[in-house]
Amino acid sequence: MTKVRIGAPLGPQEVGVRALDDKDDGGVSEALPKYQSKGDEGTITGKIVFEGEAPKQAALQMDADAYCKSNNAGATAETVVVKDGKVENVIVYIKDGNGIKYTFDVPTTEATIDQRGCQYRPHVLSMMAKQKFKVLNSDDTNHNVHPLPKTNKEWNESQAPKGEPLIKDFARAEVIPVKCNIHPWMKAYLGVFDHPFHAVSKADGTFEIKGVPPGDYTVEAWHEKMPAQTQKVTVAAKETKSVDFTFKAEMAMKSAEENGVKFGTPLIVDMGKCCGGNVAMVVK
Ligand SMILES: [Cu+2]
Repeated sequence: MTKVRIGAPLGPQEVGVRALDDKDDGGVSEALPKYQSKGDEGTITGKIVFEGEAPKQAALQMDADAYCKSNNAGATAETVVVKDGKVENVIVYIKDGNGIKYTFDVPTTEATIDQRGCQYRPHVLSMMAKQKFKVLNSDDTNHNVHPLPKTNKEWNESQAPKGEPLIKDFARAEVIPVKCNIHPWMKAYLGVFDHPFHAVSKADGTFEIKGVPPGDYTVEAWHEKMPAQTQKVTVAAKETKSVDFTFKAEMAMKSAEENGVKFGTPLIVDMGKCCGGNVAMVVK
């Protein structure tokens, strides 16, 4: 079987020396070949299970903005969203593999997030580096969109009531928290990847990653509060491989810090030391 590997994260010292501007190519080596489909790709699918009693989510206090309060009565926090024992908003992605380096086409579709009822919808979104990131404001109130990246350029922009969409992109892979400078309860998380093998679990806890070249992988399930879970997965040609991840109630009782949840660089997938790039897949 062909082994496919996505390499180790960059060390902080490597990240630190990079210039952080919009024109930066994110360290992508032009020498890397573009992945060519052999028509034998498989699928990684599964569900995110919650074991134990699901925590009750706190009510959001939107008193600071009369519009928000009257248009989203009963809103609750989205930190740990569990329904029928399944967890929503978990980023599942290929973290590791082995081999030759490839780059992947960036989707031409936009990764879109909306502000509605003074909450980000969806709460968690995944996309590729350099894919268009579109921010809508369906609310009749002002928002100020403020991503907090570690290795991408930080920005914050106001958006008028039902204003024009913001169109942005991120040059590098990382998990980026997003806040609103006007409404402190508004939070979202963006999983930015240098490959297309990522998904976010839906309300029923399911996820699906398509187009996976046959190979051996480490797949990670990342949650904003509970510790990341990893599993080894082998995908044969044209196989649909099912893998489930389990988060436990005691994890949800601890803080993200206590659980060692990481943002930023952990999702950078560096293809090894040879090219200094962070956009590729390696196949041996
Ligand atoms: Cu806002």
